[in-house]
Amino acid sequence: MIIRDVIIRKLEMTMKNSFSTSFGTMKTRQFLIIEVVDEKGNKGYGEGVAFSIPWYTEETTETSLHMIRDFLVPMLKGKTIQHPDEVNEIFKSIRKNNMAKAAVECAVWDCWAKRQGLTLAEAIGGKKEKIDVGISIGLQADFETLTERINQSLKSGFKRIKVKIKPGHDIMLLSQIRERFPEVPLMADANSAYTLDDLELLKQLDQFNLTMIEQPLASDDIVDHATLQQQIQTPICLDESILSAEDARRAIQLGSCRVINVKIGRVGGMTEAKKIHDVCQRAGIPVWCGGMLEAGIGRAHNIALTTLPNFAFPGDTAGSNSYWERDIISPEVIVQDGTIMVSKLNGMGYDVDLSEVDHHTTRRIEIKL
Ligand code: OSB
Ligand code: MG
Repeated sequence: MIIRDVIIRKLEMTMKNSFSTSFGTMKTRQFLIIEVVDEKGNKGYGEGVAFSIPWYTEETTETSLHMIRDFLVPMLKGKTIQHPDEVNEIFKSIRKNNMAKAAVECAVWDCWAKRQGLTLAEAIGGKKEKIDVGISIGLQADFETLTERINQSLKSGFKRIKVKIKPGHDIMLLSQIRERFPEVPLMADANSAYTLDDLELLKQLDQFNLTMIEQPLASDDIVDHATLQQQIQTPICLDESILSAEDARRAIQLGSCRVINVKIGRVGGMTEAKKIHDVCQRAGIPVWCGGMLEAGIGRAHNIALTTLPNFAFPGDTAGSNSYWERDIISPEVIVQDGTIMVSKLNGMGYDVDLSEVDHHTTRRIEIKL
């Protein structure tokens, strides 16, 4: 397969609800759509999931666009790709910029799977026909609103509830949730809001029977997390700290976590996500698929990834209608009874609604290779 044409689109979409974490609040979502066309005219799509502000990782929509246009796409010129795993190798001389790499790599995966007549799930070796999903609920203005959101989510059938916590909105909040919802599968995500100075507070998490606590400490740490894991019963799940399969291996070896959240963008693509899955599987560490408030294309790739066997907890891949008035794929991603049926169509399994894409496009760059 030779990639002949790449179209980079920058989109801006308004979310149905603003989403708040310990690092900030998002209402409009900027992201990239990468379209690749091979020498036979097959098309593939990938989503660039960096935010417009560098508060989750150091990448932004604009740094991704720069990396993709000026470095990554030119590296594909003249390359014959036998298998999408090779893209990771082709990009190896560029450090980090994982979300930029993943956007291009996922487009190549989609294109290749279509060319081979495979679903993306089949192409990566996934076997599940349906996947379980939970929902991530952002910080809310007050407890009443949060209760309302949890109730709605449970009524929709989501398999577990994840809430965001931050200093000042933690122990009391969780204790109120537990009082109201004693049995619900519940976890909390701190997005790096604490340090070991908060050890006594973090120990109190054990009383809430959380499935796990996600990324309590610094985004680049695995040492303090290991110290913390020794002091608490609640399993630690790492998100921001794991950027590669090597990171996963080191964190497991140190005892920094008992679960890993895999995000395709954060780790630089589908191939690296698969590698993390495999490293964790061998070590007996379950993984689950995180989310980046994706539009339909990113969501489709997440669904395919989740079909791998060691994705053992429900992911954050809620349906299109949890985020958007109207998504950019057809059909939209539908969650029923907390599960998503994996599409049987080739590639990522959803059509891109190009008129809807055009409607949200603020920039379009075409590169002929
Ligand atoms: O840490 O998992 C996170 C959203 C934005 C940035 C980071 C995170 C999240 C979520 C929501 O938790 C996941 C989703 O619904 O896509
Ligand atoms: Mg997280």
